[in-house]
Amino acid sequence: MAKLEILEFPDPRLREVAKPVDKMTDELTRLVDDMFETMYDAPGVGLAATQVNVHKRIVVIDVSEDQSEPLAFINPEIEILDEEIHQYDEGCLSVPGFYETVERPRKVRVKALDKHGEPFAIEAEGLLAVCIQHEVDHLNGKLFVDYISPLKRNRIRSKLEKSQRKRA
Ligand code: QAP
Ligand code: CO
Repeated sequence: MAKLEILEFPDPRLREVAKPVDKMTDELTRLVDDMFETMYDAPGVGLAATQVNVHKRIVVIDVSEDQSEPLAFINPEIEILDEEIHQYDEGCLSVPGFYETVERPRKVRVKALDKHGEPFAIEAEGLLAVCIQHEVDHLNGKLFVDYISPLKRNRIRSKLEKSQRKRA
């Protein structure tokens, strides 16, 4: 397994729209495993392939306390089950060190293929529902900072650009 490099805001590659996976291959199964390793190492609760510069519709999530509930979603499709909106303080491995409140539908159904290419569906509320919506946004080139004010977003951009310049 391998740890992958995570793109950081405002990298324009985070704005690419990911393409559907047409067939699970050994290579893509390996990518899923590497994405779990990268997420657990961070540590994080969710990671989209877009964040590791692979523009395919693949997401990994584990919102358990002890890394015991890995969920891989290939070609995920979200259906909103409840118009009620909840707020959550979101972060992102591509926006390290920053957290902002985002509003999203509280309950969703997700249909996807698992890591072996078998279809499954789950209903999600709470952190899992937030996380799935956040990760599917990544596949569409969208980031949680797109939901906050331009002033806050520009401040975050400046700070991250500065720390990226220091590291380069
Ligand atoms: C998305 O985000 C998410 O700033 C996953 O310095 C976030 O795993 C869904 C992380 C919140 C629901 C609620 C962020 C790690 C991890 C950081 C993450 C950081 C180190 C973020
Ligand atoms: Co994210």
